[in-house]
Amino acid sequence: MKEFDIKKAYHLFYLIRRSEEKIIELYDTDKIKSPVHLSIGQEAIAVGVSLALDDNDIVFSNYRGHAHYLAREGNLNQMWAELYGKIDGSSRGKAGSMHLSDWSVNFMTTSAIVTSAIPEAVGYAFAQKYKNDKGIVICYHGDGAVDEGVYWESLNFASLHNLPILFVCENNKYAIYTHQSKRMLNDSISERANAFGVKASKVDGLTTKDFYNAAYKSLDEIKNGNGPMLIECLTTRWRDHVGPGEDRHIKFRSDDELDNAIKNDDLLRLESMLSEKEVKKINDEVDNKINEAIKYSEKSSFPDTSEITEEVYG
Ligand SMILES: Cc1ncc(C[n+]2csc(CCOP(=O)(O)OP(=O)(O)O)c2C)c(N)n1
Ligand SMILES: [Mg+2]
Repeated sequence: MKEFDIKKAYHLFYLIRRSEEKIIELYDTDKIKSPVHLSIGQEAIAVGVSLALDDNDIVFSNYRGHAHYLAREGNLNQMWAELYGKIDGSSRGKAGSMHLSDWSVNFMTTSAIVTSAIPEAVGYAFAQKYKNDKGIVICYHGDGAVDEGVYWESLNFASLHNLPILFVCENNKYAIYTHQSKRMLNDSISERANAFGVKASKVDGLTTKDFYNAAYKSLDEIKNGNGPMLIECLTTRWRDHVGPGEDRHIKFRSDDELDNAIKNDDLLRLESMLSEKEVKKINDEVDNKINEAIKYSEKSSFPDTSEITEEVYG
């Protein structure tokens, strides 16, 4: 097993956290042209899973995808220009925060439509197997995605054909403001996946290293031909479902639930494992890269209205 790289984990985690904090800072200026779904509080999953991946593995995600994109080392300038709606964005500014992609790092797509990337990811895994290609497909999704029928059809197909796919369920317990207990009788997603023949485990350690270990072990099994797997990662979303704000005033969850998660911030845990000098070096490097990406996006132009329907599919 390749060793968990603390420095790289901290670097990616800090990059994601600071990028989203910058989004919060800038959102009121209206320079960011699309809705944003922040991953703050959930970053450990994306970082842990991404560190366990090989270059040829292929990632699909959803609208809460900044962390997945950045942990996969998607192009930072292009992500920011995409948020700004500019032509130097990953999709010439027409896709926005909810539809990021960077094929140069096998980050295929994210989608605003809940569950829609799941059959696509399964189809890709089917093609991988058919062509005898090596990469494993990673499919991130939320706990709300499993409320849709197509989710279970996809799992059924994946297990029937023994496909090379790892489902990563980011279980933050809520679909918007509705708790799992109000949506499903059996709230163990991993238990239900097992019933479909997808070998699944629950990871509630909350640390990047726990998610890394779980992903690494599952990927190893998949590489050995042991079929699709799922890790159900328990986590907490710190900010509102959508937008840059907080959501305590809505009172759909207790302050304690949120405060306990915030107290357990794995970014601070990773930071404490490095020297002050190492942390400063990484922070400065990341802060500069983000400032450069923002300058790059400011300088870029909006697409011409004549291309508004080009390369847009519905
Ligand atoms: C097909 C579809 N139905 C409903 C919505 C509205 N919607 C957007 S996000 C969301 C909740 C999804 O929750 P979950 O999968 O747990 O992801 P999280 O937002 O918690 O990361 C819903 C119902 C949508 N975008 N697409
Ligand atoms: Mg959720």
